[in-house]
Amino acid sequence: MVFGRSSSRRPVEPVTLKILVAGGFGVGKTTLVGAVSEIKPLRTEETLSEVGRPVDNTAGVENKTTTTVAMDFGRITLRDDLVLYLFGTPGQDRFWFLWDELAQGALGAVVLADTRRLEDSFAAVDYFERRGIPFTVAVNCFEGADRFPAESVRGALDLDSEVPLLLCDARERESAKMVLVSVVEHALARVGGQRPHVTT
Ligand SMILES: Nc1nc2c(ncn2[C@@H]2O[C@H](COP(=O)(O)OP(=O)(O)OP(=O)(O)O)[C@@H](O)[C@H]2O)c(=O)[nH]1
Ligand SMILES: [Mg+2]
Repeated sequence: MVFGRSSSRRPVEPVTLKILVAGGFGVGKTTLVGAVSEIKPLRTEETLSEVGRPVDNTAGVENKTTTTVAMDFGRITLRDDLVLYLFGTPGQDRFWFLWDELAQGALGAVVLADTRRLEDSFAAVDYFERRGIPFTVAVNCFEGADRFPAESVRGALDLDSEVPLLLCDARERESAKMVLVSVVEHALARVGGQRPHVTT
């Protein structure tokens, strides 16, 4: 009698990749991780205080009552053999010291942007450019925010032509998933020399 399963039937261990979800304060990082994660996302939210009002610029996201103080964590299976671990960064400048820790081992990153406060994304774009970490820019289209053509946003952020730029709704799972697929394809192309197709 033969016990155990033949090796040909053994399920393939998925490749796991680490992706950062970054960007300025209140652009929707925690929202995006929560929208796509298939596990209950780990969050480290603290209430925005009156004392912080002068430094916490909530213009455009006036209903925002909390902010990430360490990180968000989530997971999404893009394909049976491809799992992403998502790490959302804190958005406020005073937590920048955490970014180096979070960025270790990351394959790539999403830089979320809000066209009402595009300048808040400059630091994240700079951060990944300097470290050579591939990234996709995703404009989170808040209602009431002016819509600009992708090329104008690309110009304003002074992005290289190879950096993917998408419009998204961070609250929508499919939209957020497309952003993640873009990061993975872009990052793997940088590693492998050609653009792979990550079908889901
Ligand atoms: N209308 C609209 N609201 C959004 C969208 N994405 C996020 N929000 C709201 O905007 C606010 C900011 O979202 P968060 O996900 O907390 O932003 P964050 O980037 O994680 O913020 P920090 O961690 O504080 O930097 C929340 O009140 C969300 O409900 C969006 O696409 N459209
Ligand atoms: Mg957050």
